[in-house]
Amino acid sequence: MKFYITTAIDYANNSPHIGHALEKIQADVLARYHRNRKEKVFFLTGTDEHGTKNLRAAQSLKMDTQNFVDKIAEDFKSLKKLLNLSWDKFIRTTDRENHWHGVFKLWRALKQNGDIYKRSYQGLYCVGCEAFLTEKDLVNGKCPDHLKEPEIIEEENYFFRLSEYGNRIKEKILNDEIKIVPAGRKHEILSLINGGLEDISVSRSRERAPWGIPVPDDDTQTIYVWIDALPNYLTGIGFGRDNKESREQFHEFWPVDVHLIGKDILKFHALIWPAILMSIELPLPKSIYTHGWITVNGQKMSKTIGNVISPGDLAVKYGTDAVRYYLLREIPSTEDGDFSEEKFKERYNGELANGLGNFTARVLTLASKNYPEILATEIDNPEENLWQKIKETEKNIDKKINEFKLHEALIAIWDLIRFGDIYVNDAKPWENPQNKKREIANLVCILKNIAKFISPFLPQVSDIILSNIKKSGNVYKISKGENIFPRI
Ligand code: ME8
Repeated sequence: MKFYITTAIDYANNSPHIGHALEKIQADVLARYHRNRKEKVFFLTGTDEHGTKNLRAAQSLKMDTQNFVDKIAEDFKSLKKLLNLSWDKFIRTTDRENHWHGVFKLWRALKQNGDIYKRSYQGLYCVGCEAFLTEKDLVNGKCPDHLKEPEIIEEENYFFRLSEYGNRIKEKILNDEIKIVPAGRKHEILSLINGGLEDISVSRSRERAPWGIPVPDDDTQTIYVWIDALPNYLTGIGFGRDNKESREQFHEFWPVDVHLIGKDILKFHALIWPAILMSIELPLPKSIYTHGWITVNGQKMSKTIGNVISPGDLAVKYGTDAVRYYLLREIPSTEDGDFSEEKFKERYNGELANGLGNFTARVLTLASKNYPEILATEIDNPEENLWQKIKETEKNIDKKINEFKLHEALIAIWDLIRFGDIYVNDAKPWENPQNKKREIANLVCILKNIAKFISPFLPQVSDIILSNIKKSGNVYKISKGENIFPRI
């Protein structure tokens, strides 16, 4: 079994914020979950470095554009360590060797099929969206997402025959061959198709958009940034590279199992991307998972307001797993959610310090003090009702993860922690531990399973707990360990 998961590749115009982090952490949970099931996993992420948006960001700092995007890409890459992300490859769209060749190959194939043609065009361009908008999209003459008037642009561009693909895409989405999660978003896309799809412009004049991949055989034009960005999902696993290893990797992992993206870019992934793949006769993505957006204290994050939260700073201050926990638990996986430092501390103290941290400390203290070595058979064969509860929790977690309801999977795990708390309060093993070996072994069994269940979500803490319940031959050696979540 293989599992190929991708995230959006982030624009390299600014350093990462917690919205970017949320998406990468969600994808990391899925990658780790499938790895734990012994599937062959490939997790791809990266940066989207061309286009006017990145060019203008570099210009505003009077920096050379390549140097600027190099620096931002490093910021995004640093999240790997700071947030304990387990991606297998970080693709950059300015990487000629790994990305450009594949984009050229794709472009040529589309052109050869007659799906790319040239015509002149006038439209309203929003640099924030890196897309043409229609009058219908505007609110008071401005782009509703970026609150700026679009620029009027007239030029000769290449177009892609998206209009030819509406019916075929509709069928694939309707019958879940491309499964859109959550279902509400599926209906959104279907109604867009029902409204009719128009051909889209897939290049810009080189003069107006110099920062991008040149159109093959036409150096007056640059490939439109989205047509350069979407193929990262192919080039990231070797498409366009002419060696045996790349070809094998591509065949092993394509089609992708999950494209994980934000709600604002579903249109590109559910309409344009499948149409491109159909045109070049590649299999289609199996599913597209869509997450919501994070606000900070109820407001959209923006440099102007000065409320952009850096996930790296947060992880340094409170710890990696605390940040992962907050984002995964507070924000319903497919919905919008909010960040505030107050709510963060509340969840930290209530659910991590008093919840998981306290239960872990109680069990490890009781066991290491009274029975530092317990036979594996005693721990792995607990009372029936307890075993039932653990199995039920596991089933529930599997279901929730497969439905992309990661917050609900965490609720199920925290319900097991509460079960453990009640068990220890009822059993009171500290009163006469010499007669409570069975109960203490049961508690270690609960804790060990909790550690297993949290491993995709809170990998570091999971490892720490399991390192204190170490199997050696046919016994578990239990040590007290450190306080995993000191109160803040
Ligand atoms: O759209 N909360 O890049 P991007 C949650 N380069 N998610 C957020 C968010 C927020 N406040 N802000 C952004 C692009 N995101 C393109 C993608 S893919 C071939 C090209 C999410 O940097 C957003 O929804 O604007 C998207 O999934 C990702 O961050 C990158 O956004």
